[in-house]
Amino acid sequence: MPQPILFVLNGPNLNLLGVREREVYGHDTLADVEAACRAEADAAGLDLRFHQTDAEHELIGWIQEARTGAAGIVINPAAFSYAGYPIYDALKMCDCPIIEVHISNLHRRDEAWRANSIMTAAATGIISGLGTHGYALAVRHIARLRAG
Ligand code: CA2
Repeated sequence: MPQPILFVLNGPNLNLLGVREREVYGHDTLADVEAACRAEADAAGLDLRFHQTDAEHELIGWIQEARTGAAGIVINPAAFSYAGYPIYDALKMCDCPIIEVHISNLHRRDEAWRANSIMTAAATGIISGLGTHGYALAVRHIARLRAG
């Protein structure tokens, strides 16, 4: 039997994790995040698809792949969080749980606009401010939903 698919999706500039602005986003790289998510997914018998892109249409393509029958979506939309209405619409079409993850606490950032993610209204839940650990926690939560 094929394993249920879990998507972990990352928006623009997150390829620079661990390289730039470490005081805000920490020292882990995106490869470290993928390894942590894969460990959780493997333990739960989920087939992990981990992606990053700077292109909105590519993110939408992966969300549409997840639209029916996926185990879940963990998404850090990064700056698409504030104006990515096509991504919001794509998320709304999905029948799986969606966890929005932000590495930083959006409500403690100097720029007040960072707290106004339009994606949150399409998400099942949100993790913000737990550093890169938030991703693995989100994967674990989706695994737990499946376990019942
Ligand atoms: O805290 C988060 O995870 C963010 O989604 C990161 C986004 C930012 O636009 C959100 O407000 C909060 C992306 C930040 C810029 O990209 C960088 C990624 C890694 C290192 C430096 C910058």
